Amino acid sequence: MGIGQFAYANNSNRFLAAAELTDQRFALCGVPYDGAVTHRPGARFGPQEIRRASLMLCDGIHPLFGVSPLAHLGDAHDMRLPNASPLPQVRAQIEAQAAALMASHHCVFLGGDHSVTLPLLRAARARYGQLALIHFDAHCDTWQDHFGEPSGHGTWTYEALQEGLASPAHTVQIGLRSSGERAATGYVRDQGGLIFTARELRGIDGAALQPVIGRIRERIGERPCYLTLDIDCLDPAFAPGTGTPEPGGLTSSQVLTLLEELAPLNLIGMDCVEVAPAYDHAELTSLAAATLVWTYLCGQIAKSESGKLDHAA
Ligand SMILES: [Mn+2]
Repeated sequence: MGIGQFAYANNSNRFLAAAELTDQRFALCGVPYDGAVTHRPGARFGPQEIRRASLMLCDGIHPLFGVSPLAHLGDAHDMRLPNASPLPQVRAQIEAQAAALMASHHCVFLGGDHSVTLPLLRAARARYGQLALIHFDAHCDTWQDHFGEPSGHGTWTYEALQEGLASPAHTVQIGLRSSGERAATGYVRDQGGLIFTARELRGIDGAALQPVIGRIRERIGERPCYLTLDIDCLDPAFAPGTGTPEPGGLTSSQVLTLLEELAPLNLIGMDCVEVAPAYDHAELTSLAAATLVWTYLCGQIAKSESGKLDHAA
């Protein structure tokens, strides 16, 4: 299949209008797959909409980190993926393509539904060893099946811990609030990890988030850490365009503060998933996703340029 020849592998626009990927340190790649959702589909169209929204950010310097990602970032376009093949086959393709990118780049992936994170973690585990994991989400994603299906977009965290991809004690979930049985919603805490529910974070922002940030930094330490951000961690007021929205979520300000302050960690890659443009309004969700990804990239680039982050405590 050639470039731009299929609707959900839109390969003509690029994140921040960055150059195509060659030997840049940072790579961005779309994973346009949404065959494992339990509710509204559409996240396969996330990558192209996040890229489109990112164009508003393409011409300037980040207000905190003082850098632009443009000279350091290449866009690897979207993975070519089937959308209706058995999930293990799709995941094998994602893992192989991700491993090839991770071999020479610090990678950011745009989903796609959250089932894509499992093969991304498999590729990252093979390269970096067992990972610490920061997981922003309204949902625990530690269910053990989906209505009779063994794996989907809400089981990958359970599977990742079972497989030893991430260390349970170094797994941190932020923003959880959906309904679910206690065995699932408390699973990570039961395994020794940290959970900060949306309820626990209500009304806590800015400097008041420092105790939370301190606990996360202390827990993760210097371990190689993968960050996965389900856009539904945000309240639907900030991100309505997603498959399984859950009212009562985090604000853009809270998530930006957390991303800024966690930038000093030994982050080895991230994904932003579950942007489903068909349910969006005024590009709120795709613009939020683009801004969060841009913030991550600027934090990592500022760190690589200076060896440290000035704002870091
Ligand atoms: Mn979710």
